[in-house]
Amino acid sequence: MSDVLMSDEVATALAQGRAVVALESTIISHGMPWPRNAEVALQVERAVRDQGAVPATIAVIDGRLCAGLTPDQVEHLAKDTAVVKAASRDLGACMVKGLTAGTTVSATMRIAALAGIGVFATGGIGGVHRGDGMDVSADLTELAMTDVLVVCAGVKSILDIPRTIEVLETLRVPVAVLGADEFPAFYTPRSGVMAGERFDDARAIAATWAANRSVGLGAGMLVANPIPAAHALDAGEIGATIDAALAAAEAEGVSGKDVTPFLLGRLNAVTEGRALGANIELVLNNARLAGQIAVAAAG
Ligand code: PSU
Ligand code: MN
Repeated sequence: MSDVLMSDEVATALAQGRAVVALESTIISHGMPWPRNAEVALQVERAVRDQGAVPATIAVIDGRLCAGLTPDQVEHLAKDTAVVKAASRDLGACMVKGLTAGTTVSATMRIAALAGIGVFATGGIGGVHRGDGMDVSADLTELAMTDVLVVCAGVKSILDIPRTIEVLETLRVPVAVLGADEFPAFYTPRSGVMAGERFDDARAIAATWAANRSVGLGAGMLVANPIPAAHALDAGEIGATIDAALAAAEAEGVSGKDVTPFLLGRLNAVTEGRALGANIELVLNNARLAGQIAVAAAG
């Protein structure tokens, strides 16, 4: 198995069995605009620390798989437009070509698993895209195969939420929702889809994760953490904005790994930053919950 280059802090925490939370970097390189992306990346690390866990931001730097980045490395990922977006299948090519990449949920899970990090916080996972184009994020495939718990705010309504839920069921990925019976929709706390097992605290989620492992699923676990109401966007407005962004993507022929960054960029522009503001708040909220779960799992 490939080695992961870890910061001293992350390596020490893992060796001592302390709580560590993996953080992804596509959100930095392709999900948010400069310079907010760099600020947010560091804020998210702080949110993990505030819960008593050690953050391990994951990326590929010059072809090396890294867990735990310096502020300079974070800034480089945030700023340099030559940074690529890597899903798990892209890691080998990035290593051989010496590329620098922001890692998606699938690639971050893969590297976290190699490093021995079990808990990971992101904003939203990829999923089944709308329409009949068979665009299904590799995040779902990786969740089926890699034993890492992923905290997210649900899947964005740029996706097909009911189909994404169905695929997670087929892949037998356990889904937990914090404090609600309904699966959240990223910018809004409710999607109208009743899915996932409700839990009301981090300790119960950590216990369920351990129980899932005990039955030998070999899968990950998805924890959906609804955006706090105070930071949520209006469901009607965001719905119309998403419809317009999807139409623009189709008109401009955007495809493959460019689809998600294109849609996010559109939403942020059209809402004059309100979508970005909500995105930031939910990522921080997820980092806090992941920190609590990691602490509960380590204790
Ligand atoms: N959702 C967001 N922001 C993001 C992403 C998802 O709100 O930046 C990123 C994540 O890294 C996720 C990836 O893993 O998009 C999914 O990309 P794709 O749809 O190409 O699989
Ligand atoms: Mn895709």
